[in-house]
Amino acid sequence: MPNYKLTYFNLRGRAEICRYLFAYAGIKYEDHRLEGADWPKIKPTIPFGKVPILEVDGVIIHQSLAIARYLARESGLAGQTPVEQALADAIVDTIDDFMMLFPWAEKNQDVKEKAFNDILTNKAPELLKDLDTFLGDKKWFVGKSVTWADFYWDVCSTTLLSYKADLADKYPRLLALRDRVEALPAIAAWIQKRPKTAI
Ligand code: GSH
Repeated sequence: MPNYKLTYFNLRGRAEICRYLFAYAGIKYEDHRLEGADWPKIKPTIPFGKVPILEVDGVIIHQSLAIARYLARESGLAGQTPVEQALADAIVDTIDDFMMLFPWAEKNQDVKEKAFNDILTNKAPELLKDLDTFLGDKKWFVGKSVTWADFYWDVCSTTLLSYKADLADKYPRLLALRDRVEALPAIAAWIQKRPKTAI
């Protein structure tokens, strides 16, 4: 088993999908959480200057979704066939496109709050409707077993619901999918023990 070190801030953020995958696969790793104050010193030492990064026996992989896709493949959660893999990727990218609409780093709190409210009120319904249609009455987004797309929905919707608790009330099937992911024993244990952070 390679030696894994995941570096990010003390947030769920863009590293949490990787932490879910490590937890589910039962793979040991170092969950290295940077102090914000140390970041300016560390940033220039990191290829491409952004986190998360994953070190695999010293080889540095950047981009959260590249890291997560690698971990999903390693743990059998990428999809069972090439088509399932493409569909799981597509769901992840669809959710990620939406998450990237938010001005996460905006310093002006009024501007930030307005933008968040606008996206959650006016843009989220379309995404949720499409995800609900795609899921239909299936147990998981893709194929017959859980994939990293289901994990990504849980991770991202946890953050979205923290901003707007009734966001998905019209979509009980999407909420039930969250419940199924969070009931997986390894995921339930991770959620229980992870550091509690706002996002
Ligand atoms: N698309 C990249 C990914 O998914 O890994 C985005 C990485 C990114 O923007 N990371 C932020 C960061 O490193 C934290 S979420 N911010 C500090 C900086 O840019 O100096």
